[in-house]
Amino acid sequence: MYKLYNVKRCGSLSAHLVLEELGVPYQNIWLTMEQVRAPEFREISPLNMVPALGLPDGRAITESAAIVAFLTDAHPEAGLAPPTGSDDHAVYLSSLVFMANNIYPAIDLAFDARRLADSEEQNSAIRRKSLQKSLELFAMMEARLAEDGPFVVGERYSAADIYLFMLTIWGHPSEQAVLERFPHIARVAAHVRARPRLKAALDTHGALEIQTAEAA
Ligand SMILES: N[C@@H](CCC(=O)N[C@@H](CS)C(=O)NCC(=O)O)C(=O)O
Repeated sequence: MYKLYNVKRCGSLSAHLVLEELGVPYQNIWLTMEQVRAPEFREISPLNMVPALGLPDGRAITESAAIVAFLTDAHPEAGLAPPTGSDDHAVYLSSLVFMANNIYPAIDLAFDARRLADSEEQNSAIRRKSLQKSLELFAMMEARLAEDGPFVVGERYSAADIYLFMLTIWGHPSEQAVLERFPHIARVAAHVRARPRLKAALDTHGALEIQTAEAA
């Protein structure tokens, strides 16, 4: 059975939603950030980060995009990814890695850049630039959806839409502001939110409703 190391409203939300969509058995292990940062967790996740996915053979893997792609490819019958080896699958993988490598870190730094900053002033400057960067990257996704949508991989709903949804809930200055600015992304997010199989998991992450408040 898979084991999902999960923190509410964090990067593990993508893997959590994918596991729910797939309907495969898994053990959900809720963690606090303190537990994620504890030295013992390094055995599971070398950078002390979630998500991590325990595999049936006892090993664990990290990196949200890899976990999502692995799960959807390991369970192709659910149709959450295009067939491996197809051109659509190439677009699927590229989209997941694009979002994970670019949008995710930009949003992360827009929240808090203290790990890269020597002063509060630098922290604010990096946060401001990262927010701008995240909006530029969302705009690129928006343009792609407008051109080749309605989903990240064209006509086909996939786990890449779930991943994009996860990024929107962390939106700056607020989730609502991002959705209002990018209507094609908002449609993807609404589609994910309306998936009946995802309702309970979304609820546990406090992500059933659009957050209107400014992010801290
Ligand atoms: N590249 C990683 C990034 C994962 C990541 O940044 N996770 C955050 C939570 S959203 C984390 O675990 N942070 C640990 C900390 O803040 O100490 C991925 O895509 O999985």
